[in-house]
Amino acid sequence: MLGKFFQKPGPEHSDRVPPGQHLAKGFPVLTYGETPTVAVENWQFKIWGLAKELTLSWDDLMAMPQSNFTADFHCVTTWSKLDVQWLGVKVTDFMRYVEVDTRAKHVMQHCYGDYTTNVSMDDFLRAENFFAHTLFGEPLPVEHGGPLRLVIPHLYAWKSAKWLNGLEFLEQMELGFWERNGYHYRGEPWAEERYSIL
Ligand SMILES: Nc1nc2c(c(=O)[nH]1)N[C@H]1C(S)=C(S)[C@@H](COP(=O)(O)O)O[C@H]1N2
Ligand SMILES: [Mo]
Repeated sequence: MLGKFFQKPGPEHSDRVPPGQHLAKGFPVLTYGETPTVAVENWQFKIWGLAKELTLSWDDLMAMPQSNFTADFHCVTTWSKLDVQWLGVKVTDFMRYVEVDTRAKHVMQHCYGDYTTNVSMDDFLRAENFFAHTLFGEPLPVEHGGPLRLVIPHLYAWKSAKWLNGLEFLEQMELGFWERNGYHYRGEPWAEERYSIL
């Protein structure tokens, strides 16, 4: 049965597939709960916590520098997908519009539908992270997080929130949805940081 959905990485890819992971066929969807639908006209993105409060519209986001990204995607349920192609805004470009307090050491991602996930500022501000609104040349499908999701390629994909609508900057680490339900506070796939050690 498993062979229908997973394949063993070929030798040319084996160095890109973390331990305990298999290559997915297609791009699986993994969502806990309902899939929220939000039209870009009504979409809002808020910044709060240890940062100057800010509300962005879809037009504000589109006016930011846009970049293409190719990134590998690793779900903790053991599937990986290599070379996913996205278009969006680099986190480092986005953050030029945000005034963050120097005390901020962690970020909580908030979403339409109330999913949350936490990352440290160091993991959040990595040069390869991005907010994505386009997947393989098409508007990001709602099941993959459209209109906007975050993608943090170096962590398991539960750290890449779909339907993202806010960032809360924090001094101390707080746990998001899966982190409160037994998953690791960081989730680095090469170290197999799958389950909570707290
Ligand atoms: N808002 C929200 N974001 C989410 C999730 C979710 O359930 N809700 N699931 C996470 C998990 S566990 C994974 S593996 C990826 C899956 O992204 P995909 O459905 O685009 O493959 O989204 C992550 N982001
Ligand atoms: Mo996942």
